[in-house]
Amino acid sequence: MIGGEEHGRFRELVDRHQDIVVTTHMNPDGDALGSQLVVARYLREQGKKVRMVNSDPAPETLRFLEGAAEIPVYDADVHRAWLAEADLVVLVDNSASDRLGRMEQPMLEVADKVFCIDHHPTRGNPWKYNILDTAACATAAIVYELVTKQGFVADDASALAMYVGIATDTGFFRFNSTTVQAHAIASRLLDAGVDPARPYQEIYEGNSEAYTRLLGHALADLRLDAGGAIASVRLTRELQDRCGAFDVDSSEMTTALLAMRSVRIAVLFRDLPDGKIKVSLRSKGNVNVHSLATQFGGGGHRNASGIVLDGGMDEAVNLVTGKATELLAATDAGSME
Ligand SMILES: [Mn+2]
Repeated sequence: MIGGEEHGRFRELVDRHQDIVVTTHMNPDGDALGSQLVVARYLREQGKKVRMVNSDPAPETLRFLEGAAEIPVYDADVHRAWLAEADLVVLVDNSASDRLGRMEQPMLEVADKVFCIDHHPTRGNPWKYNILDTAACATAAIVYELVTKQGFVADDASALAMYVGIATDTGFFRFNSTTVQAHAIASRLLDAGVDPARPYQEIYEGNSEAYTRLLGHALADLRLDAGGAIASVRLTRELQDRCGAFDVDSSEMTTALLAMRSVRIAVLFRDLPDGKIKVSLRSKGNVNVHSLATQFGGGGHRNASGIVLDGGMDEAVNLVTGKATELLAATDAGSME
């Protein structure tokens, strides 16, 4: 939980700066965009000059958030100057420079004026100012605490944006990250007028035919390891082509794997257009896939992490399922002590 020190730092940084850029991580999710939009709105209300720019566009499913579709995608010719001119750059929902995509280098160049607000575990980061709370269910919850303390009264769009941040990062209030804080803030946002059915519908009930066929083929080719405790599926380039599904968001497909009683780790392997392989890891209970992800330079949280690997699909599957099997053995050995 953040306290007086963090609130003071936030107030002081806002007071001291006028030209502010607000950004977040690559492939922005609900918490990233929700937090970013609210910070930007709050700062504008404070009379600041505020500009937003991201390394990737908002996904289709999150464009219902007011302002999300209009956030420009980083173009060095235009936006390097924004970063240079700004006297403060606020980075939300991320502290890892390698999660900034094409903005990594330009952000590192201005690290001495970056103000990071995040809830991910960090291994030390290069930013000058930080408000980090790994106990927070979402960055949007930290943002809620910060701006509310300063007297900000959320309008409809801001309340919805913070609700979406908290709801998506907690898997709509079912992951381990679903804390008292998550429900407490959500209840205040419902009081402020948020309709909880709408974001779920916008985000999870808008699948295309291509997505559904891709999921079906992937599930039909399910692989189980460790006596059924590890379930994995592969979205090969060939399968994505066959289903006409190259830019669908596959991040929720692991839900179907975790729904199996025996499964404790779910893994999704996906061929990316650049030839790399994206590996999404999800787990139940005390199985810490974050520790597995960090072995391969990835990151995330205890029950949800990701990696990007070079090399072939079969090699990636064998490598990651092998390490996942070791992780389960270590987890069970640890819990028996
Ligand atoms: Mn988050």
